Amino acid sequence: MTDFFNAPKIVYQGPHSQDPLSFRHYNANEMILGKPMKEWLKFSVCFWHTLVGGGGSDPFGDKTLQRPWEEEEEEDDAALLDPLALAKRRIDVLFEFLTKLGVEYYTFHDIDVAPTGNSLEEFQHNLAMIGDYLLEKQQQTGVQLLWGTQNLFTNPRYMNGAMTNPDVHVFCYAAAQIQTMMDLIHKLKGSHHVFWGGREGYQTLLNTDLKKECDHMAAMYRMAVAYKQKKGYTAKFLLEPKPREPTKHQYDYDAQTAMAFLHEYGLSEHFQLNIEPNHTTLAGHSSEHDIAMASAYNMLGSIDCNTGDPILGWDVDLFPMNVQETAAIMGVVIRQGGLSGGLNFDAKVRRESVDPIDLFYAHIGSMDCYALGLRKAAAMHEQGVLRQMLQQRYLTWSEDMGQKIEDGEATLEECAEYAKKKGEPALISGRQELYEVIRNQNLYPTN
Ligand code: XLS
Ligand code: NI
Ligand code: NI
Repeated sequence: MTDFFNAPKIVYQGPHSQDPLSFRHYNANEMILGKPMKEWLKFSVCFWHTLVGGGGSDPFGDKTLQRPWEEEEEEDDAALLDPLALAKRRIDVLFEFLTKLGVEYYTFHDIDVAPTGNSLEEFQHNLAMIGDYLLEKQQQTGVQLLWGTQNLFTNPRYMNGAMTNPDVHVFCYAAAQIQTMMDLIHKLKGSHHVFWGGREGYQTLLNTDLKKECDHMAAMYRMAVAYKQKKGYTAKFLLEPKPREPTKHQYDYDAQTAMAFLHEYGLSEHFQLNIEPNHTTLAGHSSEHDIAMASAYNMLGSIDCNTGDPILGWDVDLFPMNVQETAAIMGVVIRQGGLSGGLNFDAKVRRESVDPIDLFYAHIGSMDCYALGLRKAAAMHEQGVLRQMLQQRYLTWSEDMGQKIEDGEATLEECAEYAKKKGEPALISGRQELYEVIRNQNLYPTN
């Protein structure tokens, strides 16, 4: 194994550990609500932010991050000038990182892992070779592919969108990338395939036929479903909503919009959602909103666990470090009994965190933050006080009239009659502050 990180194997040392290269809360095999922690928390490291990415560059500044594996070693010059050799080296680094961290899943875009070459054929050829290499690494380490996806937004050909491009030629190019990724994910036994609508949206209505574009996007998904069925592939499809960035109006705005889209085009049964909290906050919701919304409709498949910044209004992809937030998210996951996907760190270290070891601090910190969130959410779940209060709040719906309405057997006239008979409704407190106090007692028991 390579040794690019000056880090040991990270182990659980308990909540009082002072060692930043240890877990304080994440104890992989400890049982929580009948399942080992690592099953509740199927963490995954993403290739793009962690291994390639912009190197810390932003619109105002060049790369800052020091990544020794990207540099040419004198005695190794020839090997590193070859883009395929560099691609393999990055994979080696990823697997070193995963193994030391004890994370069992990873995710990637096609262009993250293989050189794009000078043509589609060359790219496909490179991907096939890299696929063999990834498979070998998976077999050596037991690491699995959580999901793969195709990058349909970086190359200039996609500047006007991919599936929603006004030019059918570009659409077909995107189709080729999707098909190639479906084959590769199958070969790597990946459990999911993500579709994030990179530039599927628009900047101005003046040059946009939005109905046509949404129809085309649905046509692509239908073809992907047909290809999947024809080949007998099993990776589950996930749609990842985002309200804006890079385009002004992204079509998959948020969970509700994406679910309505899937429903409208008859695709609901073939997809679930991959929810990214930073996208949710960009949409103007609190970070757990889309997770709760998707879960409520049995559409929560996986989570891109990052977080936003309350001051910077952009997809800043911070590592989650807030226990109140992770407890809220894990509360939803507990209520639905787990995730078919996992918790993928679609997150990046700040450009000022220049050392490779910062990648460890970031991932360990967020894994611990999710583990603590899981512990807190499990305790609240077992205590059941908040659940009882919630049930109590909706109690009138289990009485005759409520039941009749829920069963779809009531008429508007009957409701009006009921209101007349009952007179003016009493004001019933929502008790928000009490709910918050009880949550805080659970989150911060010594306060
Ligand atoms: C970008 C998205 C992207 C997807 C995968 O904002 O989060 O990283 O997760 O294409
Ligand atoms: Ni994402
Ligand atoms: Ni994102």
